[in-house]
Amino acid sequence: MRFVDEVVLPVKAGDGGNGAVAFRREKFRPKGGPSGGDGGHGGDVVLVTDQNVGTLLDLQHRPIIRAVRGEDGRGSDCHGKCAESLVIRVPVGTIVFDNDTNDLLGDLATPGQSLIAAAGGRGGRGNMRFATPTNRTPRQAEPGTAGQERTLRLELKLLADVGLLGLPNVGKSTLISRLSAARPKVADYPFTTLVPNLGVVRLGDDRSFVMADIPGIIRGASEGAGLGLRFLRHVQRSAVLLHIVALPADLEDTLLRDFDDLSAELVRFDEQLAARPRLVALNKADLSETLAAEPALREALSERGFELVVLSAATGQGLGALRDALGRMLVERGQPLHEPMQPEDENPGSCEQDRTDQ
Ligand SMILES: Nc1nc2c(ncn2[C@@H]2O[C@H](COP(=O)(O)OP(=O)(O)OP(=O)(O)O)[C@@H](O)[C@H]2O)c(=O)[nH]1
Ligand SMILES: [Mg+2]
Repeated sequence: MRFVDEVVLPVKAGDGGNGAVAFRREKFRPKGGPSGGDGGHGGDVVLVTDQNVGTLLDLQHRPIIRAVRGEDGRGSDCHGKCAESLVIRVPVGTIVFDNDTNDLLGDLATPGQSLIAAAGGRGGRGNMRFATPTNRTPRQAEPGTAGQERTLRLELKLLADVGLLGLPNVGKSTLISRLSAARPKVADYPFTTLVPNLGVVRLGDDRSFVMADIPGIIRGASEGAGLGLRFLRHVQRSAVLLHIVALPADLEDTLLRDFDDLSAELVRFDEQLAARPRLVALNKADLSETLAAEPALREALSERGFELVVLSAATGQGLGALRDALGRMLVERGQPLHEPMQPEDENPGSCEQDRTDQ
């Protein structure tokens, strides 16, 4: 399945139904009063988060999505029916903008959360409503108002407590597949990972946190090199970053330069993100050249204010300590450690027309 994290989506809520003009025609009551009912409200376009939806793929290249119109009012005091809301399921972590004004309409960060993205038109009042003591036979009724029409822009920002950062090939995907049930592809070439992956990391007891593996970032990414920086948005909400460095077996000590390159790209993308607590992990500690390079790296990083952990995602060495360190950092940040979230059942689509059927 392809991963899509931004779509532009035109939507149109349903128009309100028209109010009716009608009069009672009953035997022995030739001049029965007005009996035209109100039109029903048009359907809203509602976005609802669903944990089973992982990307915005299904919403790509869609023609305008329309909710149904409210029914017209009828004679004999009959109101038109309200139209049902049109519900669009989106991934948890979807941020909704009005694409024309760039206004933020909502940040849907919890499962089952809903947002009325376009409001249905109101039903018009029927002529029943216009009767007054001086005008007992009103001939006027209102038309329904138009449903809101909007072009939405949906942006998905995955929700992960810990975001993985690193150049291609340093072993990010190997690590997440070791620590969680996520199974991204692992291979010995750069840009194996082309889409973000989430994994739930258990801490031994019943606590856990979510980790995101994103495609590797290279020097010049802010100018579009490699896959650019767009995937960084998926770790933008992470409380803690885990920056992985590793030596390619055929190169000399480039660890610190690689670290600084990525840090610079991070600052270009979002200074606040660059300032987020970051643990640095030296991976591939099963290789002797890695161990040889460790002391100098540790010293240089501590000058920059970063702690270094050493591990091997391949052999599992150091992974327990890494998990504990990340758990501690999350707790220090006040980030609750949790069980995987359960979807909540919520019905966002009820029509709240105030009916005064007589
Ligand atoms: N020796 C050794 N090799 C490792 C270790 N961890 C990962 N590798 C290897 O490094 C290569 C790259 O691993 P990946 O997990 O695909 O790296 P990545 O960071 O996800 O790479 P991209 O998705 O391309 O950014 C693979 O050949 C892995 O088998 C390790 O601890 N020791
Ligand atoms: Mg990968």
